[in-house]
Amino acid sequence: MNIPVRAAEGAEARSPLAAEIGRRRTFAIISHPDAGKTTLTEKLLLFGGAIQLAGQVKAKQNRRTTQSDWMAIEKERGISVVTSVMTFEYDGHVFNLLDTPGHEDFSEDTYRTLTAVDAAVMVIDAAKGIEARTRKLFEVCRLRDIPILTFINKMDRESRDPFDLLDEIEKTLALDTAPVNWPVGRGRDFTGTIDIESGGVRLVEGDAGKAGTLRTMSVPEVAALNPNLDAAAIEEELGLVREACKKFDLESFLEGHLSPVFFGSALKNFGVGDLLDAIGRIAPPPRAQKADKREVAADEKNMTAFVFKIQANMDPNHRDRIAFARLCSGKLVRGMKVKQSRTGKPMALNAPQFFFAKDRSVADEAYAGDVVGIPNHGTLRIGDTLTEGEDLNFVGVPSFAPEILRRVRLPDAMKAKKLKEALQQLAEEGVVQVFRPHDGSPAMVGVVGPLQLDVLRVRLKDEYGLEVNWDVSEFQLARWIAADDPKALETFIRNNGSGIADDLDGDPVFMAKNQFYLDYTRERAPGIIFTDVKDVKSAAKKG
Ligand SMILES: Nc1nc2c(ncn2[C@@H]2O[C@H](COP(=O)(O)OP(=O)(O)OP(=O)(O)O)[C@@H](O)[C@H]2O)c(=O)[nH]1
Ligand SMILES: [Mg+2]
Repeated sequence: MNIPVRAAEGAEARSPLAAEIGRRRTFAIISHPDAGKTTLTEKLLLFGGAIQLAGQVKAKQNRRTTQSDWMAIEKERGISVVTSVMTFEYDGHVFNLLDTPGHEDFSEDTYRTLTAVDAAVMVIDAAKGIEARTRKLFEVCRLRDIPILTFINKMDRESRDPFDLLDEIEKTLALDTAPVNWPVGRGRDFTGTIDIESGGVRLVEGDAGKAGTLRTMSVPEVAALNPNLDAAAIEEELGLVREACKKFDLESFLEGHLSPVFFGSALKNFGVGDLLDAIGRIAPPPRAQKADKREVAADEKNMTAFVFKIQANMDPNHRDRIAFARLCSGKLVRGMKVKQSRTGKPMALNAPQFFFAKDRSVADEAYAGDVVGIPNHGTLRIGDTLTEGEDLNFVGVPSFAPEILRRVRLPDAMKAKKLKEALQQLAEEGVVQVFRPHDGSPAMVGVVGPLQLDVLRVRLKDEYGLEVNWDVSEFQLARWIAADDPKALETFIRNNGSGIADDLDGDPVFMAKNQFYLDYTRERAPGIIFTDVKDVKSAAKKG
């Protein structure tokens, strides 16, 4: 493998802070639902020594479930609903791994997670190739210039031709590919992989969970392991790969133009170690982050961070809320005082934590690139910036206009106050959006997809003891509204009374019965800007 070793020596010579930051790797695992992200995550943790025994997605009775699908609803359905954060150390690197949900109904969570990472692993199901969600997520990565490593998973099953798969990635994503290893045999005959550069071999039987030194075996020796393999055909294929495929190039990878491709099977724990090694070697250390006033470099002395995710009720025994913050620069020390930019108020970070899915440990110190959980009681919001005093706001955490609006019906009217609190908390967490109509009618919830409503219902019941129903609303669409001229906005709001609601931050939204009505209104309201994506971080600034 001609993947260069990243020199850490330079960093150490610069300063201890730069050395710590230089060894951080913060990455997300993304893909279409079911491609194997959570299974791969579990095996990466196993490989990194962070767990001793790997669990299964949708485990049968008495079997271990995975670390990252920890919520009851995730275990029941065998899908991921929220992003899980896992921090672990392996081979001199500190990895912050974020396992995202693939289902489009939970895409807001995934998009926000992508604002917090420096690289992504794109998992592709070898039988299916590029699927709709993969394409969409890839586009988000490209917008943010996030370099991507590709893991072609489920090679133990019947799969498509590897050349076809590479061709599809190149054509549909306009992304160059550089295979690092090449599969020998398909499906039941999948025998192992051959490293393109060195010719070293890894066998499915015997080398699962391994990385580093490869076996020295000739192609005929590998082919002899399975009667269905043909040495000449394998040689020919490898020749073609070496001639026709691009070579790995670090610069093009870091610029997001080329992706190294690994073939493997997460289920069989095969090819996973090589992937983790590669992330350590080639994935970039924490990148500079854009803020409203300037760009913040990771190795600046002062600590800065932004909140990209809130999770409430992780531990049913305490009603706690965890704000997940990505450190953008400097060093966090437990107990330090920071300023919350949105409110200008100071807060003490007395109990920052590293997360390991649901489990946690106290973070005495953390560095740029790390993701830490900050327990709080609702002070911190998605998009908030924390600094050591500088007046600064990171930009770019998105919120999307909902595709579905429902009115909340609460059979037990005595619990209205509790419902209001619960909705507020879950909206701050980003589970749903809540809109409070100006005309005083019951709150509306907005979601990107129907599964979010299921999750909301289950969580309201399990975590707050509230049984609710949804009423179809007369409104179908919601758009944030703004205007350069505050008077014009005021007039528009007054004239559209019952179609106006406030979101969580108090920003006004216009609700429309349908697209036609939205367009009609828009045409007649010059000067009013309607948007379907809100930048939560810059909204946070307005307070
Ligand atoms: N045969 C085979 N099955 C696999 C492999 N990796 C994952 N699976 C199975 O594929 C299914 C989906 O795996 P998950 O890891 O939950 O996929 P995911 O991408 O996390 O799914 P979401 O988070 O819901 O989007 C599970 O039944 C896994 O056991 C593999 O390498 N080979
Ligand atoms: Mg998953």
